[in-house]
This record gives sequence, C-alpha cells and structure tokens, in this order.
Amino acid sequence: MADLIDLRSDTVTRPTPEMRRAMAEAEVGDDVFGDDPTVNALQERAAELMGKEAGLFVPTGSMGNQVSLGALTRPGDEVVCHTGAHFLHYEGGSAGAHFGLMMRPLGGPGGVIDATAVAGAIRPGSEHNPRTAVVAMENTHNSAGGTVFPLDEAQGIAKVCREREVAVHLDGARIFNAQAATGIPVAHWAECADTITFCFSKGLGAPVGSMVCSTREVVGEAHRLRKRLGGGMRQAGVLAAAASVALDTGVERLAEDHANARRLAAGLADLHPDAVELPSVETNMVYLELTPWQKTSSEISHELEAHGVLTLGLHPKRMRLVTHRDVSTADIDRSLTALRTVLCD
Ligand code: TLP
Repeated sequence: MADLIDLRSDTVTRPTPEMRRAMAEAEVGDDVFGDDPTVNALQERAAELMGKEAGLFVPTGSMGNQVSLGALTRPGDEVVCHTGAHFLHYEGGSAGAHFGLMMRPLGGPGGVIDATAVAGAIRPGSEHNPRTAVVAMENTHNSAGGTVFPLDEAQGIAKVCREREVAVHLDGARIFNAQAATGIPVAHWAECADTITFCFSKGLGAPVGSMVCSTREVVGEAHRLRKRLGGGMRQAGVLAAAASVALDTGVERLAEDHANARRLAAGLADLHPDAVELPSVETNMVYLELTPWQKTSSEISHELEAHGVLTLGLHPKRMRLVTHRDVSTADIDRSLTALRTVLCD
C-alpha cells in the first residue's frame, strides 16, 4: 500500500534518489583488505566528526556495540549499563554469547545512570570479583523514550571511569538526534567515551550501516572482531556512499522529526492525559501508554493497520511510534485521526 504511514521505527526509511545515485557511482574495493576508498573516506570523516583517531564501518548498530564491547574486555568481565540498555534486551544476548561478558544493570530515570551509582557499581580489584571493564551509556535512550543523556551526567561518568581505569562505551545509535535536540555537537558526548557507535540507518535515513569510532588500536581490534562475527563486507563502498549522503542530508532535518513527534504526542495527550508522558518526548519517539483503554497493543496495532498506520507494540499496554524522513506533518495528522477512531470511538 503506497500511502502506508510507517511509525514502527526510523529504520524503515527507503534510500533517496540521491543515495541510489551515489550507490551506483561509488568507487569500491575489497574492504576486508582496507581497499575500499568510499568506506575509507567515510571512516575518516566519521572519526573526525567524533573527535576520534579512527572509524570502522559495520553492518549494524548491534555489531557496532558488540565489537566495541569485545575490543574493550576479556571473557568474564563485567559491563555496567542501564536496565533498559539496547544491547541488554534486543541484541540476542550477544555480549554473553560472543564475548563471555556479564552485565551489571543499574536503574535510573530517562535512561540515565548517575555517576555516584556507577562509582558504587565498579568492583574493587579483588580476585573474588569479576573485573568491571566497561560502563556503557545510550544516547538517545531508546526504551526510555528517545531521551537525551545529559552531557554533564556523561561527563561525570567519564570522570569516575577515568579515575578507576574503566572504559566507557557509548551506544550513540541516535546521537545525531541528541545533537538536534540540544545543539550540543556529537563530539562533546563522544569525548566522554572510549568507543562510540552510531547508525546511518536510523534517523539519518541510509539503507544500511553503522560506525564505531575510537583509538586506532581499539578500532584495529574491533576490525578483527568484525571479521570474527562475519561482518567483513568486501565492496561495501556502495553502502558507505549512501551513508555519506545520509550524513550530508540527514542531520539538519532531524529537527522536523522532533517537531512531528511533539505534534503527535500533543494530539495523544488530548485523547487522554495519561496517554503520553509529554516531557519525555525529547526527540523522534513517542511511547503511548494504553492503560486508559481496554484494548491491548496488538489489537490496536492491528486496527491501526487497517487505517494504513503501522506501529510497534512493545508490551501489551505500551506501544512505540517513531517519526522519520518518510513521515510528513500531514501523515502525523492522519495518524492522529486513525488513533482517535481506534482508541476513542
Ligand atoms: N533499535 C531498533 C530495534 O532493535 C528496537 C529500533 O527500531 O529502534 N542501539 C540502539 C539504541 C537501538 O535503538 C538499536 C536499534 C541498535 C543499537 C541496533 O541497531 P541495528 O538494528 O542496526 O542492529
């Protein structure tokens, strides 16, 4: 159906004509040998943007998180993260399966772990304990509602971790949304971390691809682990070319997605004041609370689909709606009409 409004994720965008042209014309080589000029140029550009020595193009954000954690740890090490961390819930248990890592999740509102709690969770150097090797942050925080990890909190964590010689990983899948929401350049958050991953394939609109940035040494190890996981992509320049267009054209326009998310959230709050927690709508995600209504998220998703609106039910009483380049303001108004019909009529 051509006029489906897909609010399931910002991963659903299709490549623009400009991306397809760049893909067709991309100069390529064998990237496992480091020979792909388009990949190499994108890695250098990303590293410079993040203020790091080097970058590594990876197929997915999940692989970016995995090779980062793998490069910073040894089997049996512990990773301190938020209870809602993406890699804790949505990456198939890969940190344990591939790298023998244990997780030490900490709670905290808005996806934020605070520096004092982090300091308390870092193990003393005793042979009885696992070694705390990494503290991980996520910005923006997906399961908390696309919330921004405040820079001063990130700086507080970085300080504690440097003092205690623990590495910091930043899952910055949507770090450019954090920049768009606050005006703070991505490099300021990256500065708080030893490794950062970010995705071209989410709000920036590329079809495939993510990036890991760090020191040359850590990126070298991440490169080896990418190969181990089967992520060596050969003539990946066709993908890097689209990712490069995504960087050129996708960053500035994220503010439109955020405005559309606020418009959607305000419309939902008009349906019921408990439907959405308005202050948590900081970027391009809206989590709809269904407790005011009898229906479950799967029933509602199903009915909305009949109105041409696709949504993601994450829990029987909670669903996620995400704005992106392929959703216009008129689409938001159409979605609200459908939501009103399904929830209130
Ligand atoms: N998140 C996807 C789903 O897996 C939930 C989405 O639609 O939001 N970090 C964060 C914070 C993410 O939200 C995601 C994807 C990833 C990492 C993994 O990226 P991919 O899907 O490229 O492996």
